[in-house]
Amino acid sequence: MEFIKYEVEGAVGTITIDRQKALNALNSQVLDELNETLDAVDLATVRALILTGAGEKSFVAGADIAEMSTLTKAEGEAFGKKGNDVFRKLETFPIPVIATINGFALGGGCEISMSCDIRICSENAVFGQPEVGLGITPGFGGTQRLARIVGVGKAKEMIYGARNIKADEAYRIGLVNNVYPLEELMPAAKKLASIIAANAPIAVRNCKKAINDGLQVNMDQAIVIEEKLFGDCFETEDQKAGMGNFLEKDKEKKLKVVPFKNC
Ligand code: DAK
Repeated sequence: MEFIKYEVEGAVGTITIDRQKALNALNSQVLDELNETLDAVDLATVRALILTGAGEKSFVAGADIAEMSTLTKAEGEAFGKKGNDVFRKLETFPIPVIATINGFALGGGCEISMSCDIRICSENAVFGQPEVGLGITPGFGGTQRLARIVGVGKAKEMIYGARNIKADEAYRIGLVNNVYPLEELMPAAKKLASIIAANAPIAVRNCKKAINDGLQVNMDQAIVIEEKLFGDCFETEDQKAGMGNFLEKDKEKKLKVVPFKNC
């Protein structure tokens, strides 16, 4: 891999997009490598992922404008599909993914962060969908995911106006869950990932699926999705151990990581 670094510490995997000469912009190779990296994550041991950018200036400064500038219509469509496929893989990845945004998150950078479950950022982060200034629409799901996360009016204001926002505004409108000084960002991401990884893994996975799938349908159908995923937790080692520890009032055991089985 030239542009993607992948490290595992305990049950937490960290994927770093490392193409600093272009502020970690997403070209076809980055997208291919990210796709391969996700396919290689060992889901038997890794329970949460962190996605970040290399360096102290940029998370991802967008899709690669130099590569896109010469695309034909057909090539543009193929590039859009490549990105959409990998972003969707992230969004539906069985375990939670925390976007850890350490600087510019513009265009495809903002979009990839919105494909993750949770976004946290550093104080120097900048978010935006500048595509209309480049003569295109957002192409990696920005028109869809931004409106769902921050609301239609705010999304339209940002997208139509190609208006970038800073970390404090991103926090205020709910685009990120928290803002940290840059040096505290990665420790905060690791802490959050470890908290998630310490909980029953089947339940965490099923919660992700229930929230994501439920948001696509009406409430009657959503409740049925939840019922099914709730039911799927029963008879698992996680459920037996988790409830057994509570009933035994064994505080020590309650804090232990439940073994990962039946997935
Ligand atoms: N692509 C390629 N190179 C980039 C880049 C990008 N998005 N962003 C930065 N770079 C490169 C710069 O060209 C420069 O390279 P050298 O000149 O050193 O070779 C290097 O990174 C450092 O950038 P700057 O010198 O510009 O650094 P500054 O600190 O002055 O400015 C900046 C930082 C982030 C404000 C600025 O670089 C900037 O405005 N970058 C572009 C941001 C942007 O517009 N991003 C959105 C890209 S559009 C679709 C699929 C996908 C998309 C659309 C359609 N379909 C096919 C359906 C997605 C579109 C986008 O993401």
